[in-house]
Amino acid sequence: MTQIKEATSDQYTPTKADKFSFGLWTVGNQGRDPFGEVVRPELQSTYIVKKLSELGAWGVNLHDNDLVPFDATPQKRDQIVRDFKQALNDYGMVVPEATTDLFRHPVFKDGAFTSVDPSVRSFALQKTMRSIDLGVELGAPIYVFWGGREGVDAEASKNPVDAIKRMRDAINFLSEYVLDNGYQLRFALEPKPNEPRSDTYFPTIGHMLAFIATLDHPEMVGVNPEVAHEHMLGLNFVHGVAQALEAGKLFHIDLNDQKGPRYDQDLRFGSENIKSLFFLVKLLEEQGYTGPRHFDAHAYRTEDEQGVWDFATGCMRTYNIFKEKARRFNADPEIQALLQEINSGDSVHAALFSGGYSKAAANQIKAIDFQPDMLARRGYKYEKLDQLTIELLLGTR
Ligand code: GLT
Ligand code: MN
Ligand code: MN
Repeated sequence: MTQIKEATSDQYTPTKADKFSFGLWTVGNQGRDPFGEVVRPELQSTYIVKKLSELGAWGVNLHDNDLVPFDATPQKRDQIVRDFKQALNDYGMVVPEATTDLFRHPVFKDGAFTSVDPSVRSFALQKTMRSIDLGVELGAPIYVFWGGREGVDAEASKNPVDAIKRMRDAINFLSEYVLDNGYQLRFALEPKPNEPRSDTYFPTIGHMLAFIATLDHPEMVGVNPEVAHEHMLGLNFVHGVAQALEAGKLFHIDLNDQKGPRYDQDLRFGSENIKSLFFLVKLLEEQGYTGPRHFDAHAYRTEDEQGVWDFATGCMRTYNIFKEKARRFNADPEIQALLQEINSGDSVHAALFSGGYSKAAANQIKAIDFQPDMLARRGYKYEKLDQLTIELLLGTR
């Protein structure tokens, strides 16, 4: 039996109060990729619960089939669920989020809710309702929908407008199912632009937010944005998350990292885009996001089991380090003085339309003799501000 090293104990050591969670599929990832087979043995779900708890995590998430095999008998299912609940209880862990595997089985090769085949679409609903029952049984308050196969390879195969309507019908149906059963469950839709399909419907946070507004129960539905998925498109993840937060729609978040626009890498949180992820943590902490901090990532394929726990510990520690850096950013007198200077200006002009539109305000603004050439001479001091940010992140202040 190899000795598993525990996290070192310092101010960044994760605790349950940090609300860190991992999917069974993340630390359980065995390193299979399109070019190579598994490199690590399977870990039992109950063992994952124990290990994550010891490392300081608070929650464990799952797809139905991460826990219960696709072809399990009802008896087998009940036994597995009983053992898992016992482990949650023994190690003080919760299930903050559950979801359905609608992508692994070949039946879903042309999609689930947006498949052209009505039998597949109905089967996807059946599988999801059963999986919702499982999630509720495990106490999950959030239910994620990642449409892994909801897309096309051959554009000619589907009318994209029909696909959008089919997706809406499915989410509406499932919202009613939740209400009908009196479940306390909210949905979080997870966008991704492509992979495994060459094009996936609803590719970004923005597409999802627009779609949610068209649902029968928009109040039940929010987003589950993932760092890597927006970075695959070269988008600013912090801005996307800010828009979701501002709309009251950030129900869950998938934290990981990614080396620019390419295939989905699901790297250890904060291992690549240090500045951007610092601002992400700063945003989440300052905007009062109270949901789970979920790491949807996995260890490098080079790692053995110890490497998996090093990876998990790394995700959580880096989050806490960014959190401390955000505190220092806000407490840094030079940075704060500069920010105050940058954000000040003519107080009369600042107040001009703070009360919203009125004819008087419109006429007042139209009558002002602005001096655009003079205003344009201003230097904004962002070089200085950004350098101070970099020095803070590099540990010199
Ligand atoms: C899969 C995907 C993730 C989703 C998971 C939830 S499954 O690993 O790559 O982004 O969040 O379905
Ligand atoms: Mn994800
Ligand atoms: Mn991903």
